[in-house]
Amino acid sequence: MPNYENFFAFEYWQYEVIRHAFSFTAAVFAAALLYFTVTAAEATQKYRRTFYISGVVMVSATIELGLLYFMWNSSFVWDEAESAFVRAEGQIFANGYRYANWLIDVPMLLTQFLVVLQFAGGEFMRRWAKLTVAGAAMIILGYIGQYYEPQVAGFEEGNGAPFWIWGGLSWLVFFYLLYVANDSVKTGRASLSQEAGLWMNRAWTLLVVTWFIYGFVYLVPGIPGINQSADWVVVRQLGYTFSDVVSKAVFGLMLAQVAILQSRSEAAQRS
Ligand code: RET
Repeated sequence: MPNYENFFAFEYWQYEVIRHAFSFTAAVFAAALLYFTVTAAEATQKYRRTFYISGVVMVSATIELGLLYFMWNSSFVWDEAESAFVRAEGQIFANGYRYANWLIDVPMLLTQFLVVLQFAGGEFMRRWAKLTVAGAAMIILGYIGQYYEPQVAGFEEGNGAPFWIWGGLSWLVFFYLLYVANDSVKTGRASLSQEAGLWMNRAWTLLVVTWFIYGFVYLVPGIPGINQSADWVVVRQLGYTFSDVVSKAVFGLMLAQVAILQSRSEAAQRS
């Protein structure tokens, strides 16, 4: 049950755009890693953890996108007769690497979120447990569902219902996660300075928008009319690319901004 990408022949540009998207994303994360490393000192010790967590996210994502790049390279070969990139014998492209990466990054991003919102002690642990368990469950459910892409898209015989069932359960858990995260923003924001709170709002908006995109992108193989189109494979991979860059790197930068502003405002209050 390989991902539905494997069932297409790609025009030269379609293949190249996807390949470039992978290399672009890996490069962004490697560069952002350097940035988070050198700017960590701008925040006080209390907030430095958000920079370290961004570093962890950047390393894991650079490796994942690098692997996707190489896998994409080896999974398709140019066919002169068809004037297209077609599946290479014995090779498979798998989005499963993304899910494996999310399993690391989603708990990390949610932890980072609670750190910057200044939760500590029991309050931190309670919220952290709910968010990480929900985050992991959401991804594992979606991971199971994506194995049924070829059936739901009609490329292989069989029942596509599990794609909707596992995916639907994942969506439900996602809404629960948003509910807990929203409550955490509302409560935690009160402890931030006005300026830091403004950046926190922006980070929260980015999180909601980009995380929804992941959910929508999952659905593409199940939508009749577009699920047989290689153009939509490009759209889907670009959707992942956009959400990856924004939800990991730009989100991390915004939280870093909250941390720096909050460090300054606390220092000003002390003096
Ligand atoms: C799945 C399955 C279908 C339903 C939903 C999904 C949501 C995925 C999300 C992923 C977020 C990933 C992030 C990675 C950062 O490194 C699992 C695709 C709702 C929200 C933020």
